[in-house]
Amino acid sequence: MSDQNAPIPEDALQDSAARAPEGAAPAAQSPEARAAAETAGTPVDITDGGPEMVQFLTPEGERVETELNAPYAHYLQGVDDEFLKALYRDMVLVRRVDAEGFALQRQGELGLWPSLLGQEAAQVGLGRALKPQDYVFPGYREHGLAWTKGVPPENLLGMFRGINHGGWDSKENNFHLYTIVIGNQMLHATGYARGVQLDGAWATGDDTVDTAVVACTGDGGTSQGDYNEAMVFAAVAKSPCVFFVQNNQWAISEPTHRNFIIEPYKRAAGFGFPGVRVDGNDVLASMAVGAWALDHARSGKGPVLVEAFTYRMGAHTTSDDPTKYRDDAHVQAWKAKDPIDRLKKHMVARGVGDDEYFAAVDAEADELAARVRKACQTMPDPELATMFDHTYSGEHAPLTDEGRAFVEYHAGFEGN
Ligand SMILES: Cc1ncc(C[n+]2csc(CCOP(=O)(O)OP(=O)(O)O)c2C)c(N)n1
Ligand SMILES: [Mg+2]
Repeated sequence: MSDQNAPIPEDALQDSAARAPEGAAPAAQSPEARAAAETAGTPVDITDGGPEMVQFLTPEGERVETELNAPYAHYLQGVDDEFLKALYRDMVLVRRVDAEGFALQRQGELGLWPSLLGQEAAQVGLGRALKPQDYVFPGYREHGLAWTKGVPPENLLGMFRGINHGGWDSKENNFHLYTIVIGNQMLHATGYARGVQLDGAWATGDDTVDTAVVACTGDGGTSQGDYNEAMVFAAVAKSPCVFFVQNNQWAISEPTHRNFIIEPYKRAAGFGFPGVRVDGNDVLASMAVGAWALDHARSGKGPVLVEAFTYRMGAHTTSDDPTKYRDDAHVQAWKAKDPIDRLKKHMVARGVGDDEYFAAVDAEADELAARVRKACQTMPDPELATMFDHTYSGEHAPLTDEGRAFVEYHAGFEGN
């Protein structure tokens, strides 16, 4: 896809001395209040991101100017009608690929699929603020970020079909392989960012060289030791890391108040760097705050934490049944904040994109889904021996022996 890889235009990424706003009031619905409400059996509002959440588009699609979003507003200067259309197209295509992944699992073509439904704006927004040299370390739900980094969507399926350990060249796309072990990738990212520093590829002032490293995790991941170790290391080394926490309100069936009392964006201060909460269902806010954070990291000012406040609209994965543990009223309340509907409302109000445009995007999405489906169904089974490849960078005698024994063992079943 020719424009899958398009970065945000230069004029939308002017350097700035913008700083994270400081000293605002605590969030309306803090984890503490949420825990107390749960104990008391009173309704819990998990749709309110609080007064510190940066937003540019309201759920009704109205563009707002606030004191809080002002430091990030100039990052949206280059966002014209065509750019809005491109963001819309990104989100619709990514959602369609995700729906196809879900359907393929249900039809037995994939072993598992983790849906990003509801998180499209958080990922596409940050993704479109990335420069080609920036490097992303994803978890397992980052299909939108993968899209913006140019990973062909069909390549995301191989691991979930059980035919490879990854499926794309992380070096080619500057997009690391999916990591299932929660929090691990935070350390990988911090180590990579240290390498960027040792290579002198940050803080030079050359925007074709300076590199930021994005470390993705969820609200649950913030409880992991790896996450906290990564923050300490990156802070002390002033590494060019952007810690991107998608707070989708759930860690499988665990609500956020079982993972933290102080919200992730506030905890950044304890590690010694800025933290910002952004409306994760607002693609413009995610892009503007993301651009600021990436700029901050690339220019040598050290790490930043961006917490995208959003909601996991689907199940944790296709192996999960969220009706067992969550209130459908929340799902409905979050539906009203849908990231794609929100941008569409904004576009329609501005007269951007007509029926023909929106229909064309839907048709393109269907074509892409058909391509992904076909690629999935025709993926060749791997040679058994390749399972042992790339465990070590070179030859490793005991593993070579094990690999040979494994292949011989399987050959013993041939003809039976
Ligand atoms: C170290 C580790 N512990 C437990 C698990 C099982 N596990 C898989 S996903 C998950 C929840 C992660 O929640 P969160 O970080 O909020 O990410 P989300 O799935 O919501 O995107 C857990 C506990 C795991 N994969 N790795
Ligand atoms: Mg989560």
